[in-house]
Amino acid sequence: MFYHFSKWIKTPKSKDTGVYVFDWRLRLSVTQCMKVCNETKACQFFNYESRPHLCGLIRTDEHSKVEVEQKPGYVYGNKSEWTKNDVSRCNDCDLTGRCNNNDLLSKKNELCRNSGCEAPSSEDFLGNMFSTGSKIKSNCKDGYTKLPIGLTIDHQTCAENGSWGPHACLKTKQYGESYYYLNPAMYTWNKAKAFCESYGGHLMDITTEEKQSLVETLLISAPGFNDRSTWIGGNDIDEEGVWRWSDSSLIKFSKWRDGNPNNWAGEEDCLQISSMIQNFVWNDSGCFNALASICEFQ
Ligand SMILES: [Ca+2]
Ligand SMILES: [Ca+2]
Repeated sequence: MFYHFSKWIKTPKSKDTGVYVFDWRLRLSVTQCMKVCNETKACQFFNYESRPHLCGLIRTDEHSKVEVEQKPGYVYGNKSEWTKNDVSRCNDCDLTGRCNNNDLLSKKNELCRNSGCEAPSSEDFLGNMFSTGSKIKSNCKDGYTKLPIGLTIDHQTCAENGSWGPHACLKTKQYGESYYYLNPAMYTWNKAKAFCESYGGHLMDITTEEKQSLVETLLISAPGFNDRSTWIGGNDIDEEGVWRWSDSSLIKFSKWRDGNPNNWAGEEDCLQISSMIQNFVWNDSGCFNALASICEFQ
């Protein structure tokens, strides 16, 4: 989201400089200011002065340089890119929805958790009002899959925690009726498992020779994935030496590395698939290790 930033755009009074306020509006909320800018064709940005609730609609001449500066008490909006990816979120918000500890000196922009959602980058959508409770009619962009599978609702609602729901869009690969997501985030096995489950899936299970071939294809085709180990769903957490997949079925087909599973040091309960150079054989490993992972959605 773009407001609650202590930033503004430098707008010298002279129109010669090319960046200027062409309209002032009094006693608007920042949301109303955004709305007015959005509805006004000439408006490209706004500056909003929090204390007097003053909304300045800004336009620029072609090729003029926009200078964004830190300035306490101001917020700005850039109509062309409402989203800001470098924003962290704070929990400590004042009554007007601004972070109490906004650290202006470090130039760290913070956004109150309850102040709205960033534009969903993986979605095509209509509209651009992103305060809490806003609804957008949306669909996943090409190459992304709407998760959980089978959900028919086609709109998203902005939740207080700044995320959209009820569906999410992940960039997956489809094989047959299943979709696979290679998660590059280095997670413990439990965290990787929870990640997949939060999208209605599970860590990938390799129950057949064909699925072993598939996982090798997936890993080879994904840059950065074939030279390291990756979490999949197998584990013997419940009972040492009894290996099960995500749905608790027993592991029958297997491609264990020689001498494994060996429960090394007595603490290897999670299944990793090794790198291409190790021929993608399986190893039991400590669940606490941080690895990439593969989610499966059906
Ligand atoms: Ca074990
Ligand atoms: Ca092992």
